[in-house]
Amino acid sequence: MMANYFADHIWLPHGWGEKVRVDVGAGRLLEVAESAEREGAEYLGRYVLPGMPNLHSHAFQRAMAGLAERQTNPEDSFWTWRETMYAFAGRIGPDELRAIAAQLYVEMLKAGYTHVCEFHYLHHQLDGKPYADPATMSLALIEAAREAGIGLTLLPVLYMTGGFDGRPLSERQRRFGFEVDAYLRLIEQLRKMENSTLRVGVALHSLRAVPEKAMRTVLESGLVDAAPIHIHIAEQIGEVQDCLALRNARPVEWLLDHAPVDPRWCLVHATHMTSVETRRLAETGAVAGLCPTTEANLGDGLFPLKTYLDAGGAFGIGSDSQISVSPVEELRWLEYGQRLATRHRNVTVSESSASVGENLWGDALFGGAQACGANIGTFEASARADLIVLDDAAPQLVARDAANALDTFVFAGNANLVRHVMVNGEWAVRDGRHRDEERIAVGFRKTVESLAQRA
Ligand code: NGQ
Ligand code: ZN
Repeated sequence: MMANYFADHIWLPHGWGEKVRVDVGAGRLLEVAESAEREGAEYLGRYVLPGMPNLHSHAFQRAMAGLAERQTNPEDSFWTWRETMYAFAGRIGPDELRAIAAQLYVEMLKAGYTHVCEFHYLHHQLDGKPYADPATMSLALIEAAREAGIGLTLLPVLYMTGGFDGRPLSERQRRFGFEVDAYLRLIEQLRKMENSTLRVGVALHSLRAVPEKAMRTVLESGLVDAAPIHIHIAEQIGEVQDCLALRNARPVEWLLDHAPVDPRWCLVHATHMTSVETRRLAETGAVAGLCPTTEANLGDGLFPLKTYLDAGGAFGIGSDSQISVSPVEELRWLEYGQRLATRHRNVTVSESSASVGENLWGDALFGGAQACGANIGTFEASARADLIVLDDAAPQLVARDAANALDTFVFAGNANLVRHVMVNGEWAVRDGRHRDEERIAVGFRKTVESLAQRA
């Protein structure tokens, strides 16, 4: 079965293409033709973009968004937020995880994300014992992504210690813990399920949580030869200080010196880097996984974007703690953080375009797709057919042309301008409505109500 679509403008690898016709079959783009005739193809609208990859998500945290915004102590910090988050995580079993994730993924799709990397560490039962099937919680996420119709890169997380000193996991961390052998078996089991909308990579929670020897075993296991490898790194100053004290190097510096960091890698946050680390990271071809709304919400700090981009670094965006679920808001805050810090305007530009919106969207597509390890984020033959159609009847867009459409989409307005969303050749969202949103919302509501009662 082949379907044919036509739009006035489609975002192609070189920028906007005009009068573009695309042929879609078996979930893929078969042909993309510019300056084409519409003929019998379905007309989509004025502006069509590749869907945005979301490179960092902890799905369960969506259900606690807004519950950690009251001061409990003048010293409130990332670490006190983490205690609140752990207490909440302790109430989530497989049914809860599936219902929360399905709702979250519907919201992601409606906002323009068409693929998500789940950095998943809620593996075991509360006492730390594996479920009868150790993949139970992973399967809940896979099922949620299938229900919602979003592409998924599942990144089961290796989590072993409670700090750089190798201390054991705290009681609340016990359900995250894995020995390396059991972890690798989980990866092998899940790999068998891979298909056009599911990839399985690996994740090391952080340098705090994975001893060097275990890191080596995973990297040498043969299970990551061509798969994405994600790690949280240098998000908080406390982590930099501990790393300096125990490993005599800063986190990014240490990783670059001790691991074969290359384009398979995604370094999530990488907030606190010297300019030398920043340039070295850029040169590896790895992706910096930036989560601006979470990083702002948790008081992490600002990523050194300008130095990184000047060195040719790749980045993508993630919704992380789900305090916001919107690629537009992530990109806007990425740029605004830089403007506020430098007191300049229009920071994220490049030789190919002076438009900040075009650079942000285009760069995050490229880096996001790389971090997902999937053939997405681009309108080229053989890529997965993932696209979003902007609502060109919206007031913000009526008087815009292609030269400023992405700037308007990213910066102007709070109403969602995403009208239709396709993943793998199928419509997940039409006219702003997800195909199964009512049923999924009912399941979510029941779940959060029962979680509130158990609080
Ligand atoms: C996480 N989240 O794994 O969910 C972390 C907090 C930690 C963010 N860093 C826990 N945003 O880093 O130990
Ligand atoms: Zn995270």
